[in-house]
Amino acid sequence: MTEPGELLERAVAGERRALGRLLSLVEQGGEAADGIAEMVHGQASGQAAVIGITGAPGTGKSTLVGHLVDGMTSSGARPAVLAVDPSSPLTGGAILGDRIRMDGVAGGRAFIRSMATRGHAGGLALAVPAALRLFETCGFGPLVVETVGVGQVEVDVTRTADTTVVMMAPGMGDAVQANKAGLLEIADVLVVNKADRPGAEDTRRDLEHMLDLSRITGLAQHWRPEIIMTTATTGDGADQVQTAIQAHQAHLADTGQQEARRQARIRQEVLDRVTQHLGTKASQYLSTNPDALREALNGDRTPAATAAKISKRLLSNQPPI
Ligand SMILES: Nc1nc2c(ncn2[C@@H]2O[C@H](COP(=O)(O)OP(=O)(O)O)[C@@H](O)[C@H]2O)c(=O)[nH]1
Ligand SMILES: [Mg+2]
Repeated sequence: MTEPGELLERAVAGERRALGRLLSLVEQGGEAADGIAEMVHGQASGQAAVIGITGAPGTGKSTLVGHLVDGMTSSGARPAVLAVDPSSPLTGGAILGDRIRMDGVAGGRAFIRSMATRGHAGGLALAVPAALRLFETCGFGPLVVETVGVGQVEVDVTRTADTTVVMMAPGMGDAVQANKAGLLEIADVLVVNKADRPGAEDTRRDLEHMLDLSRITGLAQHWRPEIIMTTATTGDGADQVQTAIQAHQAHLADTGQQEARRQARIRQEVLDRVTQHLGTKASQYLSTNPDALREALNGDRTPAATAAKISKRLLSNQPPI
């Protein structure tokens, strides 16, 4: 097997297959992934813009991303796309479809990769930042992350992007749903896709309303997201989305928020790793000290009190109960 070090050299030199193999290792996690993270450390500046595209499944994210990537490559950039789809654990039709659709317009200057969770819960949160760093080390940027707008990990990934594009389509996961899911709060650009379908204008109006309300209640920050209507299948409106993303990036630069977002990403990554580390420790503890559960099992102690006692022991490195 080729050593990760050699793979990295080849990937940096532009060999796409080598980058693909490194990404697979990163996705699997464990020691190999940690080793790659060490090698990459210091090589990626962490300065590449991270653009999150999120929204319910089927809203047209991948289709729009194809056009965005096209626009970026024609203006000289080398974007990389990470399409995170936890609902597709296998390399099924949807993922393959994404790749073909996006590769079709990317003209070879972009790198597109799908990532699924393959069942291990903490894996995604750790693999995404590691993959982005690999992309950057290989000279790609901006870094586009497509995630479905459900689930904490996906929202966290998006929250820490520099610019977050929240997409919806009429009649599915529409404005009210998006609001409930907390997606409006994190939106820097709002896209109502499938403008060719009936109801798109209603969705837009609902969104305007909600943005107005959030102003009144003081929830809005200094940036009011622009609402853009698109028809991703024809590419209609994609240019406007690109312009809105650039406007937001300029706003971040002007207000010094870019650095804050970069720091938020690192904070989130450290937090995710600590959480995973402690979770593993707790799980090992319960396996090796089955007695620790006894009081909870026989009803002498509540599960909550048992958990508090075990946590205290774990954190202070005390011997088992
Ligand atoms: N009518 C219409 N269909 C669209 C539009 N954009 C995407 N679609 C279709 O919606 C389906 C889901 O698109 P996809 O990009 O995979 O959505 P994703 O799950 O959000 O990535 C596909 O069949 C697309 O062809 C649009 O603007 N109008
Ligand atoms: Mg998709």
